[in-house]
Amino acid sequence: MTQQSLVLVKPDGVKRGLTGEIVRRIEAKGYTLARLELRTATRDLLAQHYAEHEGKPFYEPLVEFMLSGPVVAMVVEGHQCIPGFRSLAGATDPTAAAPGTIRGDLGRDWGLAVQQNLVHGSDSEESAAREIGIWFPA
Ligand code: DAT
Ligand code: MG
Repeated sequence: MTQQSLVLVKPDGVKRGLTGEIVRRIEAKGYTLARLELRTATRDLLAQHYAEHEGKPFYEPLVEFMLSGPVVAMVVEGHQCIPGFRSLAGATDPTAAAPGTIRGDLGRDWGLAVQQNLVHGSDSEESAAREIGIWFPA
């Protein structure tokens, strides 16, 4: 079943010059890009995007991190690409993420206020529809 997922290259990925490497892995898997744009997030946009995490201890550092530079926002399309991209991304915690995954190979978490795990990917069809509407309103 073809799905669309909202994928972000977070500010750490853009700053470290890893956008191309991340897009390469997405395309190599066979997914296509329906939208792709360099964007600067705002507090308001992130409050919507991360509404489920409001009040958690990592919420404020997470928002500050996401405001620390531009992000690359994408709509990725392909067969089962919502769980498929989560597999490519690997576990949230870069130390725990398996080698071969984006976060396992390239992510960092040591000495940082929040996990700098390079990418966001929608975690369900419901989240994907909600997040695509936030980042790419019709
Ligand atoms: P994911 O990005 O894998 O969907 P999430 O939605 O649970 O993970 O959390 C959103 C982001 O918040 C995550 O990418 C990094 C940060 N984060 C989550 N849990 C954290 C924790 N325990 N400590 C530090 N940062 C955390
Ligand atoms: Mg999440």
